[in-house]
Amino acid sequence: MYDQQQIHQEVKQWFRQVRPRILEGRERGLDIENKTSRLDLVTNIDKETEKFYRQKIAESFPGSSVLGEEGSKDDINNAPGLFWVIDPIDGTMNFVKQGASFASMIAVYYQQKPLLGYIYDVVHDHLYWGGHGLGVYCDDKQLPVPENTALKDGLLGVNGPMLMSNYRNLQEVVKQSAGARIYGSAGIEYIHVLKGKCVGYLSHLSPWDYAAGSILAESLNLSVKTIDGKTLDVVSSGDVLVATDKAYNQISSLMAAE
Ligand code: 2AM
Ligand code: CA
Ligand code: CA
Ligand code: CA
Repeated sequence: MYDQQQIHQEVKQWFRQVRPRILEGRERGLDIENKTSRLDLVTNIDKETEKFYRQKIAESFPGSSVLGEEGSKDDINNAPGLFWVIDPIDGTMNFVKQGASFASMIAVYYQQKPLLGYIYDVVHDHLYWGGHGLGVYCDDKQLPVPENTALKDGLLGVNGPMLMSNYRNLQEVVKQSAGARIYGSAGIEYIHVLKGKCVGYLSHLSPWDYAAGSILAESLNLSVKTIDGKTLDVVSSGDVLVATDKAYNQISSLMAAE
């Protein structure tokens, strides 16, 4: 068994080390490529940051399995020991266009069970971290469990294209909330929900987008599942909804398949 605190002492240093690489690397000028479309970008900094984490994992935790957005993709179901999920830059479009509102995320599992989650708000230099039995912290300060706010009383983070296409009645969901917000980074969206600043967040996400945030959300008793109530398996992409219990139930009913 691995000790959460022992892993944490190591991992938190990695975020301190990537910050100047990310910020100064952007200042020097980015190499930008399209992945699947002009809206889906990757930069040299995304690739270099993932490589940095992989080297650190291999040095400090040999024998680990790794699933990274910009590299090889191990399967959590074939991971005998530690399993790491890496999203080196989450919100690459924001990183490129604004140099703000992006995050760097790592999730850690041991024998398929969630151990630790990390969302690093690089620009503000705040590390959101925690895990089962630990609670959730912003740097050294513990976050309270968010109030169980109803949909009508809270802002809802959403995916822009899903809102525009009225995916599964999403526009009605937004009408019943206090308003929609589109931040463009799953990590930043999760932070708002963890802090009780948004009542929920809904988007179509891959494991590296949802793994870290979901570990943190579960540690704060938030609901985090697909909109059809399925557990996230860290293998599949899906329509992920993280929300207070009340908002989760209201949104999933409004979006129920007909
Ligand atoms: P990324 O920047 O790491 O790719 C808004 O685009 C949010 O959705 C970001 O967190 C982004 O993560 C994620 N996302 C997931 N799939 C995406 C896609 N195909 N194109 C752009 N962003 C995607
Ligand atoms: Ca991407
Ligand atoms: Ca992402
Ligand atoms: Ca990414």
